Amino acid sequence: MSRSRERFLELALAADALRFGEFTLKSGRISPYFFNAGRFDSGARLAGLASCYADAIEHAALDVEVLFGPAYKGIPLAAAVACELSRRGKDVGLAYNRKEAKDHGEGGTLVGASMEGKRVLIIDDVITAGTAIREALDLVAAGGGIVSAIVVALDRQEVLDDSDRRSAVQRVRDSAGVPVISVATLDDLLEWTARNGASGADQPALLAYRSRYGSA
Ligand code: OMP
Repeated sequence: MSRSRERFLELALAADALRFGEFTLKSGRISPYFFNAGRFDSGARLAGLASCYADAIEHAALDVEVLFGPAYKGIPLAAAVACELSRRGKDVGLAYNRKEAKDHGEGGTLVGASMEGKRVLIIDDVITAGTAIREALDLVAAGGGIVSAIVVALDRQEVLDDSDRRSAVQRVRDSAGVPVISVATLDDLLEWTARNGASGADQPALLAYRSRYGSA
């Protein structure tokens, strides 16, 4: 596992952004772990996370002009990553959406840099079934942007159902025709917990969850 992936898992566990127990997901699945990006709740934590995203973006050699962070959790993520990329010498635009359209002032749902005709990188927190990412793809298309890639902190590597063994990442890649990269995956987390342990992590439950819903 790369050092950047390890660093992300260390940061997420230290911030309690990765927790173990019993969690009901948006899909209705009961998961033995949960990633809550909202726990990156200080300047230092957010800066640490942004540097892990920036490493993944640089490693994939993505050529982008605008970062798009879908509301709500994608907004601080995209802002922090834009600052980190600029610190590393690459200045890119920043755009995000409002959940409710504004009918006064500048109006509309899109805020920040124009995406019209630009190569856009979508930045989000986690992918399970891919619903949130599909919504973000629609928002970028509505803003006239051309999605060149999607990056998430955690790929949970889950299938939709037994009829299609592709992970949500694979399905989004196939349908949108763009790369989907992640800072870390469930496989990385399992490798980490097997090697180092983590408070509250139930390894057999994690492995059982992966066998039931995982794409591997
Ligand atoms: P999909 O839209 O199914 O890909 O799920 C992604 C969304 O689920 C995230 O944007 C969160 O709202 C939520 N989520 C987490 O934040 N962390 C998790 O570990 C799992 C989920 C989830 O509900 O699947």
